[in-house]
Amino acid sequence: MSTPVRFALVGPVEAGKSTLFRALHGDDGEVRKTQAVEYDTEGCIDTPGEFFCHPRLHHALINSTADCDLLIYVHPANDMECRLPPGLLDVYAQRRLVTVISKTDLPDARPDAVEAMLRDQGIGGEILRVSGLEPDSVAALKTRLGLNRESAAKPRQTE
Ligand SMILES: Nc1nc2c(ncn2[C@@H]2O[C@H](COP(=O)(O)OP(=O)(O)OP(=O)(O)O)[C@@H](O)[C@H]2O)c(=O)[nH]1
Ligand SMILES: [Mg+2]
Repeated sequence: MSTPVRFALVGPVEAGKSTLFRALHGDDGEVRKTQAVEYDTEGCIDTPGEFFCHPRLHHALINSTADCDLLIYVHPANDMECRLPPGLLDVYAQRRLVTVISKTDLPDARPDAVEAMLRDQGIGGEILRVSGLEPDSVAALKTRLGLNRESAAKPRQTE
């Protein structure tokens, strides 16, 4: 029997990580600003945007996501600037790394332009798209990520 994929969401403040984390668990409840690393019952992780944005917290990002099988970099579809420090997410070479362009429902979303910008910045691998507010979009992403076994997991918060 295969074990569930342990994924981690990383990316800038307000990228929509927590909204997506909840949506991937079938929870459309209100999301508050992430103050600390959050885990679900199967070890999947939602990280605060500050871990990504502040170089002094990069060690926390690397340590807290060390045991993940799949790292998901979340970047908003209306944000034309990439602040991903080179090499930050490549620390564990064998791990699957996927970029997800989020908030594709926004009126000023430009997913094609954002994808081109991310490629220009040297981001390789898969680039997928999602609106965390649209259940069909989340379901399609879940399938692409191979996360369908995660549905039984529940978010929970720990330190
Ligand atoms: N339109 C739209 N708004 C979204 C989407 N995802 C998140 N938001 C909104 O964007 C804001 C930030 O969402 P969060 O999910 O808290 O973002 P985050 O990346 O977890 O932010 P931090 O915890 O600060 O790192 C909230 O007001 C959400 O309601 C989306 O797919 N579409
Ligand atoms: Mg959050």
